[in-house]
Amino acid sequence: MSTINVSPVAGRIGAEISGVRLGGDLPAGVVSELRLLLLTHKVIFFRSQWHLDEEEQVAFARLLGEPTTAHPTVPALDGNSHILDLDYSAGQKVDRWHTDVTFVDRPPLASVLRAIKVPPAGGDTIWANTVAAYEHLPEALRDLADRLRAVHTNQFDYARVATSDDPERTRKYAEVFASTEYQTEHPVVRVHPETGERAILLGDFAKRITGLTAQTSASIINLLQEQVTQVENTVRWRWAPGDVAIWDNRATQHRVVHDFGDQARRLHRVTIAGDVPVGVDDRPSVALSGDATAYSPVAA
Ligand SMILES: O=C(O)CCC(=O)C(=O)O
Ligand SMILES: [Fe+2]
Repeated sequence: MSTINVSPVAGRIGAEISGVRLGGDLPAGVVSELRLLLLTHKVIFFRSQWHLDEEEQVAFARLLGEPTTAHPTVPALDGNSHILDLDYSAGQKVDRWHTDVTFVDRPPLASVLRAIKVPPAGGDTIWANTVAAYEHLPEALRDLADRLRAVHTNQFDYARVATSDDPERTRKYAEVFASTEYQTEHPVVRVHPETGERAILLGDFAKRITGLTAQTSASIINLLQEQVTQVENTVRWRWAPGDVAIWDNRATQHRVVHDFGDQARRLHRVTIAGDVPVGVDDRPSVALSGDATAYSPVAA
């Protein structure tokens, strides 16, 4: 018996869940129900989880898997090694479509993101369903994508940094972000370890398709990214403080909408350790540089 209510938000991705008070003490039955909803809807939203603090957010996240450290290179919030502090006044500007931390060989399984301070309007987050994106590709393009592999890296490009509103602050953040170089070759299509679905694995950290010239790589990455971010594959969430979003990082990309100028916007993220992706040919991802073992165990 369950009092959980599920309201899909968009046609292909996202559901708002009500009737659950998130925390470390949720009964196992509720946790399995939430896991299933996450696999089905790819991102699930909870309103008004005011009672959560950092410790309780981590305690809840633990029910979904092993938390990683905050980030491979970005320091954690003071006092809690699992919390990534997304404070946009600190020069953070992640306004590009991405799957989290794909520059390592074990990108996160999921993230639990909690809104602390958000502008009265603006600063929404958009998620895209990378399984739906794959499934809606014409067969010839699915076949092509199935056979490709791409190199992902955390090394930033100066052109992008230079166009931000506060280049100096953003440059400092980017320097920390890229302080240890990580590079991984992933399949462009990964087979989801729990659902068996095929999902496009690209996003902003994907720099190059293996075996192709830079120009051909860029064209193919753009073509597939356009498919991923087609509005039909997306859901947009208008945050209020106390909201929590959980996404399946193996089946989504996301990005913030940076339309709030220098208004305060702050969220705390806890990340759950993921497995090493495999392609449709069963070949796993391969780390080319950087050792991610201190950041994340490999999920069983
Ligand atoms: O601030 C946001 O809305 C999303 C930031 C982000 O990319 C993340 O939490 O992984
Ligand atoms: Fe992200």
